[in-house]
Amino acid sequence: MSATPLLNQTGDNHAGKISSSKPEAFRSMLQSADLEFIMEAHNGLSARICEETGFKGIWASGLSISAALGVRDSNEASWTQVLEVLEFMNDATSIPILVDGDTGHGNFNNMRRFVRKLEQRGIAGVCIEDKLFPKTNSFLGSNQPLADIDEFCGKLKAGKDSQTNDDFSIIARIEALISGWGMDEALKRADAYYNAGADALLIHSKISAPDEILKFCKEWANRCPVVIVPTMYYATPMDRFRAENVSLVIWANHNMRIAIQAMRDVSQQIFEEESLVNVEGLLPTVKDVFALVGNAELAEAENRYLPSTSRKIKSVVLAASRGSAFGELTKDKPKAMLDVRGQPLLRRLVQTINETGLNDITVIRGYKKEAIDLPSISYIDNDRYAETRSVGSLACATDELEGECIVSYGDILFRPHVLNGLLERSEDVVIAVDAQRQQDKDGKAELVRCSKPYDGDYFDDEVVSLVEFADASDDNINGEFIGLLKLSAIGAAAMQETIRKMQADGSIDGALLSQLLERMRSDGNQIVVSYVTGDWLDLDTAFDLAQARNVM
Ligand code: SPV
Ligand code: MG
Repeated sequence: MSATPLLNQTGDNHAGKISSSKPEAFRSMLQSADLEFIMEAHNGLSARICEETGFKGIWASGLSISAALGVRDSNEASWTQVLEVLEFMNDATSIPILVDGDTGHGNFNNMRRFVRKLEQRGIAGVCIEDKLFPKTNSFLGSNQPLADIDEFCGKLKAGKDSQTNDDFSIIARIEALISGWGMDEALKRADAYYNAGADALLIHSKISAPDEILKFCKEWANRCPVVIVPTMYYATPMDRFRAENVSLVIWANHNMRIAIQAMRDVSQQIFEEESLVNVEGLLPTVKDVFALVGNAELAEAENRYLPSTSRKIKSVVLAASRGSAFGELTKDKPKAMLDVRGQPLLRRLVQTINETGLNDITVIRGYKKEAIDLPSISYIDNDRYAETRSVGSLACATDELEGECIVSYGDILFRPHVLNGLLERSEDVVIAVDAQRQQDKDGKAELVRCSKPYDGDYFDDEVVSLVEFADASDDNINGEFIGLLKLSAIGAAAMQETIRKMQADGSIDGALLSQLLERMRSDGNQIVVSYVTGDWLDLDTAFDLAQARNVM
């Protein structure tokens, strides 16, 4: 399948560049020494399929467009309704369209306006037939009346005089053979129409043998390009027409006819079986449909033109550990999935992250990973969760640490302003530190000593940095790292580098975030502190869980 973009969806069809090349492309098909082929289409989708197949041009069939609209091929659809369809067809494709103009929708004056409107829609050419308005399809009945030769010549001249692009083609369709008026009449009309300025002649026949077409071609002797429609004499090998210098073959109605069959078949089967089970596999996928109508181009344009509604910041959430302290509660699920007031903890955490406008979230799963099944999240599995602590899990997502990121433990909950406070910071590595927690109640706190204690001063803009992760016995503790941090692109790269170093020296598996950050700090990275005062929870024990159940 070709992946030709929907060129005209960019609006170029009205800008002139592409539309002027379509008439040119069609004119050179008409004039080329090779026998060329164009395929019927009746709407944007079928036109797109013609192009995708490889056809160099499209026949906008009056019969097919009428049928697709559910009306008869008797000018029941108004010419402006047809024009609307043609616009969709032209917008959906980059190959030229030859329009079946029936009788020109009136007299010379209607023809002039029709030609101008077709050109404005980017159409490459039109074919008009020498019959009377309202037209009757050529395959209906016999001895249909024909237009007066002079009147029809005037219509052709009027069309040629009103086109603005020299390459726009007007083809005169001779109905003398199909209407039983005979070869002499056909040749007389051919001569008259050619002299009136027709760019090519379409000679039509409804007998199953090619004889009258071949005879016409011989007599006409290629004085101008000849177009044929072998709907009835389809068994004739194309080389017979090549030998007579036929210029263009129109496959006139076959996409419309097969669409009828395909729609009947699938409707019937679904009707009878009251099920899609046996049809689904037969159908193009919805993905195919999206591809066919150019969704990829739209996605690209959205990136270019729409203001970004979500920040392109990745979030990595570490949720691989069981949380053995919860005992039976974590027998079937990791602690991240423990229920906190009717919702799993992790869902609450993800919601908070989403609320701050971040939606690219990767969760590292490990213990009972199948129990973590929240939607719209990417997952990375740490199958060695039993031997690793949080940085061992984070190492599974090293490649995710790219561009701006946040990293969070999976067993904490915080109010959105805590994360927003981090997101506002531009430094490379910023950690959230709770100034109100300066003691290690359960032996798990990651306590810090900072360049400055929290003072709550609104006007104090001084950047506070981590001096070191400290021991509970340290006298100068300024707070507890809450397990949430933000990285700039540079910070993320530095963290990647440190993770790789720790992998190399074997210290990665047993490390907590505090040890990773401490290593980064000792390697010369500044770790900036963003103070918070409460508004968060860590769920390390059943006691914490009970507390969370009370406050949420
Ligand atoms: C059409 O496709 O509408 C035509 C070609 O006019 S034919 O039906 O063969 O007359
Ligand atoms: Mg027609």
